[in-house]
Amino acid sequence: MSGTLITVAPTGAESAKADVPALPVTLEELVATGRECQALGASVIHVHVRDERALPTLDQGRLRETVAALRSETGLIVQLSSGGAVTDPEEARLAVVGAGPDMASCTMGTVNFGDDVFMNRWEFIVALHARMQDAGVVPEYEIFDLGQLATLARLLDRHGLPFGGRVHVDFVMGVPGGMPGTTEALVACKSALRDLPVGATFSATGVGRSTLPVLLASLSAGGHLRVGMEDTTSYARGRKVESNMQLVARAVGFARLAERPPLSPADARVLLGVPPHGSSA
Ligand code: KMH
Ligand code: ZN
Repeated sequence: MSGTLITVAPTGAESAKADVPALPVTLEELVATGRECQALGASVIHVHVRDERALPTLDQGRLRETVAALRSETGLIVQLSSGGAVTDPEEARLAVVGAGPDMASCTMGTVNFGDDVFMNRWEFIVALHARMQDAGVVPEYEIFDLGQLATLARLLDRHGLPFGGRVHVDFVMGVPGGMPGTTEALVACKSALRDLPVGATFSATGVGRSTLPVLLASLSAGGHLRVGMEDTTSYARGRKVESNMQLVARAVGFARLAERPPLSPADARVLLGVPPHGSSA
């Protein structure tokens, strides 16, 4: 498949609405963002939910309501974050899988995260992987550093393939504490995919200033793209992001220039091993 899978990560858990007013934090804002991003070419939405005060939450009710609304109002593949915020307890993060998403993120190791620590113990990783297998939820394996690909190879070797049978990873690059958002680091990660099952695919996300270099490197290396205000709130030097749509439109433009136009949600489902829209797993 030569097209580009485009994921939008519109909200995240780190930015405050007061600092970034364009951040979608209500269900209405999230659904409207999803619809518009799909119309532009996105096929997956990576979701962090906020509460009534616009703070990150893993409340089950809100997660379920969000999945249901995105399912009925858009054709996007709904991927819930199991990473949450750095303060979220493991039990709440595991419970995300039960909220009925198509996909969930699954991070392959502990990483320094700015001044914080994003904790992902081996036993937690195994439990999350197993819970997704049982629930029929397709994982996107989040890779913040090269060694986490070795952890993924070990996980698949010992605990089997994910639901859907496809292995898709997202290189999250440029986090202070993780790998840098450079072409060299991306090529090193791509090379390490040889230790994963044949046909494993990757997307890449450049945090902050590394957004553009990572986007260009991923496209040229045959990878897919994740963009959104979870990862950057700056569009260019001295210019704030106006909306998630602006970031998706730019990614789509580059993908078309590279003659790798955006995949439709239906084609993205095939690539990722996610059952067709409307079918139950
Ligand atoms: N918010 C970060 C601590 C994920 O969504 O799985 C974790 C994160 C990764 O964003
Ligand atoms: Zn996330």
